Amino acid sequence: HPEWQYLDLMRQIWAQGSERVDRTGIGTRSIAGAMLRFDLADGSMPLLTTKRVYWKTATREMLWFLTGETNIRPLVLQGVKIWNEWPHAKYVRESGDDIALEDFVQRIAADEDFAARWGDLGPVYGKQWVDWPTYRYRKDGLYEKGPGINQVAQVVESLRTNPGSRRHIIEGWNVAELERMALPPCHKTYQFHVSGEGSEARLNCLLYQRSCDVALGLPFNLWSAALLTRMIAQQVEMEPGELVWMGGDVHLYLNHEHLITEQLTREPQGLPRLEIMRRPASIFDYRIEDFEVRDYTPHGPIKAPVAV
Ligand code: UFP
Repeated sequence: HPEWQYLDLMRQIWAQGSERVDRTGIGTRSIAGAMLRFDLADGSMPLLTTKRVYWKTATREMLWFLTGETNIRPLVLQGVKIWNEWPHAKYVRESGDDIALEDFVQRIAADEDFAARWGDLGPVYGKQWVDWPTYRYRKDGLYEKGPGINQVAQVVESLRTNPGSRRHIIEGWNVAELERMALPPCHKTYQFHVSGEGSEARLNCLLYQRSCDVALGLPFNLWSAALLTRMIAQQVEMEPGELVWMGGDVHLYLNHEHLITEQLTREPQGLPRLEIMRRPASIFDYRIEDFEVRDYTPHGPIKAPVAV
């Protein structure tokens, strides 16, 4: 079962990772570098079964990335909570108002002006993916803003017109803008690779993730990368191939011990599949209703706090 790769990685880091204090102060056990491979043929998805993964939440996040949006409000209005901690922490820090997370989120939903002021994450994934900023120099030596670059649209186009290219890349790591991001991108580089030709063409995806919270982040990141691959494959009329995931600093947080020990007692069960119900006109026209997961009978969820 492909999920053993994940469980083996988790077990290895917990047993052998080097322990240290990290940015969040919680502490991690960490290893340098890891690789996982998943075959996406026949609808197969790297959706963990040893705990319930909320794939619809991750899917809503992916659709939000593709809109280029960086404000949490559209997610909040859909009940997606995954990005709330960051703007909340910033608001408490900068305003001095010690508002509870739930009340802050409530206010983001209710008050559009408040959301515009405090709900933005800075130029994170969505902005870089579909509107990477450019500058052009003027004759007088000053420079002005140029048109943004839509990397996603360009990759879809280059896969259609030049599938053998080795330059199908979507990059999130905009060095000049890192400081303004709530969180510098973790899943930072996506590269697409086409194996086979014509009707035999298969779309592979390689993801480089610089920093990986194996317990809470990775289950989402694997699903999302596979989802993006499936959507792009559908758009360029190729079969999905493999997802190759590569991690940089691959770690487990010390306060996730209960999750880790519980999950490592469990065994993978069943092979979930993703069905895409419709072929939208473009990569930017997918809706949450377009996705259905079959044969997903996971073990129960395991809750743990996210490190901010
Ligand atoms: N993290 C992930 N996946 C994500 C995401 C965050 O694993 O998609 F947004 C984790 C990795 C790390 C923390 O534990 O969030 C980011 O902290 P840092 O920027 O210090 O690496």
